Amino acid sequence: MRAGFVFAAVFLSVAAMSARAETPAAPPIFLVEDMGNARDQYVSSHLEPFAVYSGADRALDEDDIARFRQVDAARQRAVAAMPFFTGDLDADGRMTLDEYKLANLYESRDEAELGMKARFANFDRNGDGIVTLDEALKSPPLPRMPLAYGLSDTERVAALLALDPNKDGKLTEDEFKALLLSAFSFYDKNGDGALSKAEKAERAATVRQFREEQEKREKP
Ligand SMILES: [Ca+2]
Ligand SMILES: [Ca+2]
Ligand SMILES: [Ca+2]
Ligand SMILES: [Ca+2]
Repeated sequence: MRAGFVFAAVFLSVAAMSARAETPAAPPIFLVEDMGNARDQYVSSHLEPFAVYSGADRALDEDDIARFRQVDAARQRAVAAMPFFTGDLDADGRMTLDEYKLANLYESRDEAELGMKARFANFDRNGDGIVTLDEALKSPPLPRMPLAYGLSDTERVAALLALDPNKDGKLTEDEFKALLLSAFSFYDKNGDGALSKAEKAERAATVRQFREEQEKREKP
């Protein structure tokens, strides 16, 4: 009886030691950014938006992502329509080059460098000197800021679902919380729930390395 107990205790502590000795996989970069220094704050700052985008059942699935994509697509249409609505000064449903120039007099220098005429021509798909809403919506998007960590909001949420540990098509709040805790503990080596200076430095180095690799990929 006692021998059995000792054996079980030794077995359990060996199992625990080997689990600790195992090198945990580095968490995906989008869980490392904005990690801050405090575990509780890190977890709650991710769980709050999760409660919104995972829907009433508090579990993320493909339906939630489809809804997310729909919202994203609508926002992109709104962005594409924006130059038309801000440029059609007399609101007659037709934007001329003169209207466009006037509407964009005060824009930033960066945008001005792209060339007002060239940009107008980009909107004027049939080249008749008039831009309609339909043409604005069909125009190739203007260059925009590169995405942080190369992922749009929708892609981030989709990437989260891909992390589902039991692969049942749903990432529950508990599963997500466990992912967050393991991401934090990857850097919190002494497990005190806070990142020390050295632990912070390791996290910062990971982020820096990712950014450098990303820059290399973008500028070959
Ligand atoms: Ca007009
Ligand atoms: Ca036209
Ligand atoms: Ca799951
Ligand atoms: Ca720590």
